[in-house]
Amino acid sequence: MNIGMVCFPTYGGSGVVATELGIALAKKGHKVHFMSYSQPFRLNIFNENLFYHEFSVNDYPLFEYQPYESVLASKIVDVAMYEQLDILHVHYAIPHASVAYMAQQILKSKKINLPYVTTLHGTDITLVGRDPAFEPVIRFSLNHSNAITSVSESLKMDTLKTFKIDNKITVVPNFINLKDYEAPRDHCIKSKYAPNGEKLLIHISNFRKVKRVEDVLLIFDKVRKQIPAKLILVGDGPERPAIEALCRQLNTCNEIINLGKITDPKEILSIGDLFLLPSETESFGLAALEAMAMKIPVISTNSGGLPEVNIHGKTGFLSDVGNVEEMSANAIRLLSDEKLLAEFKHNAFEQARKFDVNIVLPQYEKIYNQLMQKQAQLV
Ligand code: GMT
Repeated sequence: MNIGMVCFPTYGGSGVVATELGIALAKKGHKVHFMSYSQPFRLNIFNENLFYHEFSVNDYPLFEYQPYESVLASKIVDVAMYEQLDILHVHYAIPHASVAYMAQQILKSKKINLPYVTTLHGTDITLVGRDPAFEPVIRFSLNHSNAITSVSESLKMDTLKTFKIDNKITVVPNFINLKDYEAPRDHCIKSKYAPNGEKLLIHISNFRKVKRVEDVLLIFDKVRKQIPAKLILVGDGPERPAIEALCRQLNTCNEIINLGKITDPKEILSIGDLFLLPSETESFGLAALEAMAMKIPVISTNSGGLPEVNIHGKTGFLSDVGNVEEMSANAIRLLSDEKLLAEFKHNAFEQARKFDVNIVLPQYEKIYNQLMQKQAQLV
């Protein structure tokens, strides 16, 4: 199959899923054409079936807002025509679903049919998508998508509640390639971050408000008062100044290691003891799944799709949003009981197995195949 893949290239789960999906499809022999305004941050491997088509949106004094949608739609039309795309897969509904619809209509005028799949990732529905300013466009472009997937049952329900969608939504969860997590790691790096055998707590995100990174710091502060521990923060984003101010106030800056936007967090996850994800809302929580694949239990909130990933009392613990007391108590309970910690580590890995690429990839391929069969019937 010849598949066009559209995603945001920035540090975030939807770009990671799109990229890992493209890589996995390419390894299976499909040709995958990424289209973006800059290289998706995890698209850093060579494969003869992977292609990247960059476009740039020119600045012009007349534009207060650059016409990203028009340039992307033109790029899709161009790639679809000259690379003979069979399927277009767009990640993140805003604005990619409506761009896909526009490209599809332009191609139709040239007697080319290009079905598109829209994958809903979370904030495109739960946060940004809630803005009434987007409603008619989102609803229309979802209802005209040839297929819609959502990364969790919870997100599917949220979408159906927020928008009047007549279209079927298929849940295809986030995934990891377990094989990549099995490679031998250099555990010596643990002693660099935790020279006195401290426990290592890890948080990975794009430091947006929705991630409640301040709760990560508050939990860590309570934990370290009971158990020698360090906190590793991976990522960066708008909340960084607030987090720096809070660590100064709590006097914990020296115990916190900021690693910034690491492209591939596996190395650092391999030395972690506990993962913290106290998000306000999280449609799935790919970062938690990546931690679990590295045998790290998760302390998270119970919002959105997190209960579909992190199993309370088994792979970690779930609490209400903002319940820092309970999340800290659960973290301390786990970190102070080696037997319990080992059990949870094992359970976390077993749970991660259910989301291996070999299980999830065929679900996307099935959707693509169904769309291609439908197209064939139309001809
Ligand atoms: O929240 C992020 O880290 C970025 C965001 C995105 O769209 O790039 O992530 C969303 O999509 C991920 C992949 O499907 C999900 O695992 C995340 O849970 C989801 N984030 C939220 O819902 C807040």
